[in-house]
Amino acid sequence: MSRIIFQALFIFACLLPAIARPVPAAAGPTLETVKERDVLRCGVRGGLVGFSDIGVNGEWSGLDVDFCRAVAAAVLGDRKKVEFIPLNAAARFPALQAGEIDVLSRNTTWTFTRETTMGIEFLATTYYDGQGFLGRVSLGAKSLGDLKPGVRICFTTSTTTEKNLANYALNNDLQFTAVPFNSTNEARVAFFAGRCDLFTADQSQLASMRNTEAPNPDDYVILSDIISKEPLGPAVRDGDQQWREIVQWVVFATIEAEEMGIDSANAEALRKDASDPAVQTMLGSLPGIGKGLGLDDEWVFRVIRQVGNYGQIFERNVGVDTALALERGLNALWTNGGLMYAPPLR
Ligand SMILES: N[C@@H](CCC(=O)N[C@@H](CS)C(=O)NCC(=O)O)C(=O)O
Repeated sequence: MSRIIFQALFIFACLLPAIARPVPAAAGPTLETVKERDVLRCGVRGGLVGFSDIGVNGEWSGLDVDFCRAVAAAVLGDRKKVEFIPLNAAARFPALQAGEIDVLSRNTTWTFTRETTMGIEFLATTYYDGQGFLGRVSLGAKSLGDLKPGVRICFTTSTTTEKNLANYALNNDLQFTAVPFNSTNEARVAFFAGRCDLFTADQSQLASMRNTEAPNPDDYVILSDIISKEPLGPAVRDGDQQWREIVQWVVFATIEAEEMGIDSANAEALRKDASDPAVQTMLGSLPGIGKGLGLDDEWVFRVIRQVGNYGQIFERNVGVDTALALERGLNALWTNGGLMYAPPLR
């Protein structure tokens, strides 16, 4: 009996590696569709300099746009294989739920309610933001506390903005007059026309609006108050584990690359000459990084080579040398006191 048990265990031990070997993820529905179409359909905001906007050369640019391009580089081999679909705040989630887009990369906040009630899932934060207030310098206010009761505040509906403002007002006895609009275009026109005293939205959008849309930016100031957490990032439909992991790890790969000092300029050389097995695996000169996602081993190399690491994407689109002139702040790497932290790509 013990000999039979021993033989059975021995056979099982021999079979174990075959049983335990990770099964390459078969192309799930979304990856299959994107590959068949040979184009990634990406939902963006449009008209938001720094995040998603069409330049005079007809080229899309922005932080949200670059993460669309990074996904295209990873799964289709080419950053250019993206169709950008502009969506306003109200249309963004129905478009994702209906499968009109493969990924939503549109200054959208990750919240519990959205993730647990809308059949969508958020993956990784690409920009840690918070809700703030833009006003005229002539108001003489540095913060909300300096303003008189009844201050008129413009905002866009179908966003986190409205509820945050209501909660803040309740908790801080802020007496204000709400001036809601269904679209930011209308809200912006009303604000610059003086039909409200303040405009409230994510601070990154206020910087974009002040520095690229205000008649004279120096006449406007972003108040010191930040009344919410707005972790902005990509979202996908529920139910396609492989697609969620692909988009999530594309974001993490850009953060990990910055931490490892890999960028679009040195990725090629590092792929050839790096001695660190972690770098070799990340860039595909050692096998293994594609298997679990159903991708080849060069997906990270293409993302970094064609689009860049997180630091490059940030500085190119919203950093100090851009119209938005934003510091890294919370979006610095954890090693520099920020929140950008990627689980290890190993
Ligand atoms: N991050 C917030 C706000 C995002 C948002 O949609 N912001 C507005 C205000 S600037 C916007 O982009 N509006 C464009 C539009 O709907 O016209 C959210 O996810 O709800």
